[in-house]
Amino acid sequence: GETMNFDEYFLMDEQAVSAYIKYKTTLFETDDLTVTEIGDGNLNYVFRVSDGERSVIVKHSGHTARISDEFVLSTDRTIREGHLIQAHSRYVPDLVPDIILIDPVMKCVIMEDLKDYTILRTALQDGQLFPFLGEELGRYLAETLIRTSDFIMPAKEKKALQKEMINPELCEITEDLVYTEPFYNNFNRNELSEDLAAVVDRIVYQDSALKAAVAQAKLKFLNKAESLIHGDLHSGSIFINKSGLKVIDPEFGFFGPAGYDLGNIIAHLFFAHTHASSSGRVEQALWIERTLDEVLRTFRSQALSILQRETIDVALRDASIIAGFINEIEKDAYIVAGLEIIRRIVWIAKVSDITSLEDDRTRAETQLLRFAVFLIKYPEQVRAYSSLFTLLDSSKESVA
Ligand code: SR1
Ligand code: MG
Repeated sequence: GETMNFDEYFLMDEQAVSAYIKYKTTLFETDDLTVTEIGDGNLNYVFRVSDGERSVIVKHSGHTARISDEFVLSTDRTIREGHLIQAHSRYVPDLVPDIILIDPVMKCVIMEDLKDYTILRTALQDGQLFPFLGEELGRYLAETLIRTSDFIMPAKEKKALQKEMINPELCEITEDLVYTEPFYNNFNRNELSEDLAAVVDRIVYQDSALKAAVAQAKLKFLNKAESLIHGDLHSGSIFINKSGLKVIDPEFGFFGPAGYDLGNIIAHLFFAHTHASSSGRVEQALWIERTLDEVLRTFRSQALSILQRETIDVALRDASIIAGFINEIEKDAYIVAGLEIIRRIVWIAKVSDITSLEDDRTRAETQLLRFAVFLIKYPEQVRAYSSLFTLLDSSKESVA
């Protein structure tokens, strides 16, 4: 440990993290620390450091993504993530982890260890139900997205934060993986079974109207600097237990379209719902339907209440402008939900909710793809259905 130099960046392993914590902090009295790498994401390394009683997390980034050396990324992404968590914690301190230290030299963030929590995706696949999930997600979305929009955040403060949160490399990943590659046959990172390849060819690759709608959505992602978004709000980015939830891992965050985060929540609730239904868990599937309804209702009512009470700019403080703003976020979210469903089925970053299905997988994927295509092409028609799940149901037969 004594020979390591922590004044210059290098990619740390478990042994280095142990020495680093002792050098950099006074968190632990003992030298006898256990460090375990527990990350399961696509990009970074996550170390748990424990003295047997207390523990903290060290999130650390390398020059390339963990999933593949093809992605060369600045190690500053972890620093930005730490600052983004701090920015969101102004509005939802109870829904994000406590940050202990952000180290711009070693490119790591030391934060609270959420060891009493489980990743939401895992908990849902275990068949668990959380009565508060919809309301808490709705509150997270309303507080973070509305309070960082121009309605509430003073313009100069927003622009200063925008500068700090500019995130071209990780945005490029999203631009490629969500908005481009899944819609074209000629990218080698699309990965499909033979049966599904025929479906994708017919209802995705060959649909030029779909591609035009995706291009419009991509322009929005590139240009709509609306709110400080999380940028990757799937059920693997949420920790949960019986008493609450914590949103982690906003490294794809930047000032982008507010509907992006809501759309991701919608998409991953549909993956969870598909898993529950295919596993014969009717009660859990119905609870997921109610949960999505609660997310949308809570987001809408809390967004409206914040905007009505706290919009300062007289030019924006208008009932129809405020209602239009919320409606537009919802419409953008339906489109993003469609995009996220398609890319998680077509591209290599798949979700275990779907890959763990056996005989039922192609049927479920086909239904979800049809549903997703409808969301992208006809988001304004969603209102005609009593719920998004009714629309999913009608996607058994072709609605696209
Ligand atoms: C190269 S990373 C692939 C995906 O993993 C992350 O969690 C993001 O969702 C990204 O698109
Ligand atoms: Mg992630």
